Amino acid sequence: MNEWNHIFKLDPAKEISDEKLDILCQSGTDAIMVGGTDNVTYEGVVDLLDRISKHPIHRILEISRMNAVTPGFDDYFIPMVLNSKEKKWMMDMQHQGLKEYMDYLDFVNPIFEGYCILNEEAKAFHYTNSTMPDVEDTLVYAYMAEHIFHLPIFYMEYSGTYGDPQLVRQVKNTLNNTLLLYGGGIENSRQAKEMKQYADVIIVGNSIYTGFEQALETVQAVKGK
Ligand code: 1GP
Repeated sequence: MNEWNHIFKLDPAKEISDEKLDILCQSGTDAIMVGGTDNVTYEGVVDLLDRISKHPIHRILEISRMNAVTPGFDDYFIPMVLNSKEKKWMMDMQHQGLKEYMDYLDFVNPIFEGYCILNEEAKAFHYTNSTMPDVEDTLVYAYMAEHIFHLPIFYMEYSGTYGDPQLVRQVKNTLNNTLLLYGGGIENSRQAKEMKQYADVIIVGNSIYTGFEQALETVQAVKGK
């Protein structure tokens, strides 16, 4: 993952044609992540997994609901929402999930993400009863992710809106070992390049469904191949 630059995130609740999915898998992106907040079902996740598995691409399931946990992915990312007001989203859901899947942990390696949700309008922000952090709060969450929880990932989640590149820069300067993932509102090459200056990995999600061609160009924009 240290070598990665770009991930496409697919929402199992949204439709995508086989042709477009094949193009995404062959685009040169480093991984396809499957995840979403609303209407994520086991069937929807299995369908996407089957279709992306035709390609030699790294497959990640980001687990937001236990009922959609599906075997067969290469990695399982598990968010811990640092700015939720409820301990449930930081600790209890993860505890419950691990309890249920403890027997499988010899075969899969869950990767925990320190999530900081920075868009008050995002579904995930409301769903997890999060509180909006200011600059200082965000930098402290990043510090905590790395130095207290020793998490491999700090994820700045602006889902649905383009974030503040200067805050991403400040967070990057706070982190030494923890990887910085940025996701939110990236629709074109310019935005992809801007965020990639600071974030280790950028995540492109919604624009796959709203502006496919430009979303596709974000891969080459950050890989420079
Ligand atoms: C969502 O961070 C990802 O979880 C990507 O955000 O859908 O806004 O691209 P967008």
